[in-house]
Amino acid sequence: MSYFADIPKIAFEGGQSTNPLAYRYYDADRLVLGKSMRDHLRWAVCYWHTFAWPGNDIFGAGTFDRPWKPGEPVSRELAGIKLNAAFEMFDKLGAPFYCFHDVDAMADHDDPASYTRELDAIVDKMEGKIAETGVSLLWGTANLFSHPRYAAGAATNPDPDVFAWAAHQVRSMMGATHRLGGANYVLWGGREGYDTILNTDIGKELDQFGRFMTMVVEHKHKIGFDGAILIEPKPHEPTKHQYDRDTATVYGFLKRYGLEDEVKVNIEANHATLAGNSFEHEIATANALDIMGSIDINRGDPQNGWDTDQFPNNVPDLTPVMYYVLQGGGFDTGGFNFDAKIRRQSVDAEDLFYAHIGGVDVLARALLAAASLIEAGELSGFVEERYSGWSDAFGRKVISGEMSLDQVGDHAVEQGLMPKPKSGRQEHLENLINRSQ
Ligand code: XLS
Ligand code: NI
Ligand code: NI
Repeated sequence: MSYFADIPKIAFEGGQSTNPLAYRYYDADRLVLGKSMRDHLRWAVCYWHTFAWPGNDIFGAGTFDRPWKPGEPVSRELAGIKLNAAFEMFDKLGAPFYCFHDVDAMADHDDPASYTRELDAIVDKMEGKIAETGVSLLWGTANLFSHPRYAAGAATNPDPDVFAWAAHQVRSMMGATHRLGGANYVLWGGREGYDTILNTDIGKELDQFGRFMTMVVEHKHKIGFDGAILIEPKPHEPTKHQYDRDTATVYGFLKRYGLEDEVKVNIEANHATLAGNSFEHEIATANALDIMGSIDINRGDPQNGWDTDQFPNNVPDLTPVMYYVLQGGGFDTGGFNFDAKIRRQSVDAEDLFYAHIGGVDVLARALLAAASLIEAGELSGFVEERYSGWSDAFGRKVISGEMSLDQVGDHAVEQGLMPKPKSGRQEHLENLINRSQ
């Protein structure tokens, strides 16, 4: 008996449907701006929140009663039951992609050799599941934060032996991702930072981190992996300070170590807001810096100052996000990974389905709204017009580097320039977002 036996394959039934186990907006083959919804969204189910998390929190034990027993020691048999359930769910949802960390899927291990053995064992089975279901791997990653060895960081650990363990996990998971046909490889540095600056040498840690990332990029080329390498920014949690605090900070790090053409970002909604940025700010910034890779889609809670990782449920909020994704040309190797978890009291199998169905429908609605904004061209037209002075002769001369500070200043004096403020039209532009709903 499968865990999801009572749940049917989820179909598109349209906006009038009241069936909670159906898509009302996500019509995978529907063309939007000449591309199917499936290809625009490239959405993924994440293994960790959905299959590996037992429903515990810092005050309470796990609440989910699943046949693969999340939170308990993982035998090869339990890992296999979990794998079957996961792919049954991906298939029933019609999910084009999934994502996983090594330890989400594999059986328990202790030393480096048993790590390799258990990872290989599950990857062998996963390869079969991919062939059977046609679901693809959006990205793989190694968990460099849960094990006690990583309490003081992975690549940024003061102990090089920990760095070596991290290297072993990452080269193994890069190999697995490559073998499984993954489109990207992600590194989230949850412990790459510090709890107190008093015991920390920031310069040393950044150099270690830079060296680690350089090795990752070299390894990618060595094994012929042609997917993208992505860093996932987050400002803090679990550590007080994480070096990858937001997209702009990651760009500075990449630039310093000469990696800006090799590594992109995986932007997460709730991480953007934790950093004091808006979600759309992060995407527009990544577009501007040419490092936009992929998205972990979720939402925070305005009353809670941590990463609550809830499923997205607000279309107007996501419309600007989708707009900047489209404006940047859409995803290349990236996609929308539901790095989101149901609440602890949502203990039933169908709760996992409601969460993903709702999340996918919200993405589909935001896509339709954003596509209408792109088609109307009013927003982009306004922005273009706003900067049009920079396309005139004087603006072009300044920006191309032909003029010095003195020459530009002289120009103001000679012409007696008295520029007047012009309306930024904020309220009107905000109205356009609402009108697109
Ligand atoms: C945690 C991160 C994590 C990454 C993958 O906050 O979002 O889930 O996406 O390691
Ligand atoms: Ni994430
Ligand atoms: Ni997160």
